[in-house]
Amino acid sequence: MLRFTHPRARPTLALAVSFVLVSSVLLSSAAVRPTAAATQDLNTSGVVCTTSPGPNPTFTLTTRAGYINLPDGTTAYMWGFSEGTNPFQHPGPVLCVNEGDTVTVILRNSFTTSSPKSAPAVSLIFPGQENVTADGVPSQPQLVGGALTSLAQAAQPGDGTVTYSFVASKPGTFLYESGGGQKTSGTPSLYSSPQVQVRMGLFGTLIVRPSMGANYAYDRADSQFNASTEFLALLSEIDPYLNAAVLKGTKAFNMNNYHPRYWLINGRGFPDSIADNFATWLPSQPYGSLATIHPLNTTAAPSDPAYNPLPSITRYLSVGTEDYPFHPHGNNGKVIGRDGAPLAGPGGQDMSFDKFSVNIGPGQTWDVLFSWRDNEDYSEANPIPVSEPNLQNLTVGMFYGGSPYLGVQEPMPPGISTLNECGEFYIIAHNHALYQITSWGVNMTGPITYTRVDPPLPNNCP
Ligand SMILES: [Cu+2]
Repeated sequence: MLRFTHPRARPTLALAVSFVLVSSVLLSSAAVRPTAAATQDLNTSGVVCTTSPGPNPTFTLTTRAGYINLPDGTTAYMWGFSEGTNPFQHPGPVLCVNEGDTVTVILRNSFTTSSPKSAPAVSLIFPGQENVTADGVPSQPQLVGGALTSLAQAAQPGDGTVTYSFVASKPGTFLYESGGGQKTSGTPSLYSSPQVQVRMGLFGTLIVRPSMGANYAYDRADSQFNASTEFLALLSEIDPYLNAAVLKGTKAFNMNNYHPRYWLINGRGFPDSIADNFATWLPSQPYGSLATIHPLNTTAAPSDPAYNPLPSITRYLSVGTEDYPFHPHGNNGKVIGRDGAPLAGPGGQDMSFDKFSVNIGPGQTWDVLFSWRDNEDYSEANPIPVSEPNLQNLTVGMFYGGSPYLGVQEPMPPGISTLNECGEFYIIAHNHALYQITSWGVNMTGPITYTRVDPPLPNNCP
């Protein structure tokens, strides 16, 4: 049965008939307006943006419950946000909007009062955005009897909705995450808390692209990057005892005992982290983090395919409870932004700085430009000025191509196989709190990925 109970959703009969024909499913919850379709990129590496036509992009974030795969062969029960009617995914979609857009996010709480057992009310907060409204009034902390119940107006289980809106006035990298929520009929519980809801996976990334264009991080010429090499590193953690308690609906979990055993990058642990976006064996973890780039080249003619004058960018974010000192090996990055603000002086002076390890604190975001330069131009025609050790005397990794020269593959010693595809280099990038690169004790897993340097274009790399 169709009922139009929301004052804004009371169309004429003729309109109602066409709604029935076109989108009766959408109207099953009367308060939800049909939204402009949001679409997700399908690129196999790099940031996967979910976009909606501007200048008034509209997204529906629906709460879901599901499972993710972890590197030690176990799974974790999680909550998450999915766009529209999409199935559970972790982490939430990467929402990409443009500076000046009026962004609408409809939070739809598809949890029911019985499933999952601990189904909470959920709200959304947008750290770094100003003048956020919730159902047309200022979004603000909610109090019941003087006690804080959530950081914003909350959507009740059973398809309750709250429509948040704000003008994306500043470019940069931002989080969106749950602000918690108390059920109308309930009393505050473990599951009301944003601390628990965020730990359970109710978070995602918001990228605001500057007016200067999608290949800039900010409205500054020196924030330009190669648009085809834009990467995300959303860092998080899991205490499986909390997730198990939530799955069982146990309210006795004591957050004072919270202690993460898993740490993830874009919702995956190494080695899954370096698999392509949308890897088939990770159906609910769509986002990889392998950063494939080409050598920086500012001297070739612009018509030369090897010409590659712009750096790459990684947008780091943390939803964890502790510092994540993340660093790519091999080269410093250039930190150009923090928490959605360019590193600039009062007169616009360039305050960016080079850094080897970037320490991503809880709730922070960092924007870091990086590149790889073939400084000495070593090749078989310009060999390194020392004699190469005999390969049989070396221990080589599974990514080594048999040659120290970029773009060259040589036979590997008998019995040693390689995953190298075209003489590319792999440079590890990992969280340097070494206790965090485990999965409940399985060493060298977790928040680890690689920078993959492919030979200059054109190349025969897959
Ligand atoms: Cu290291």
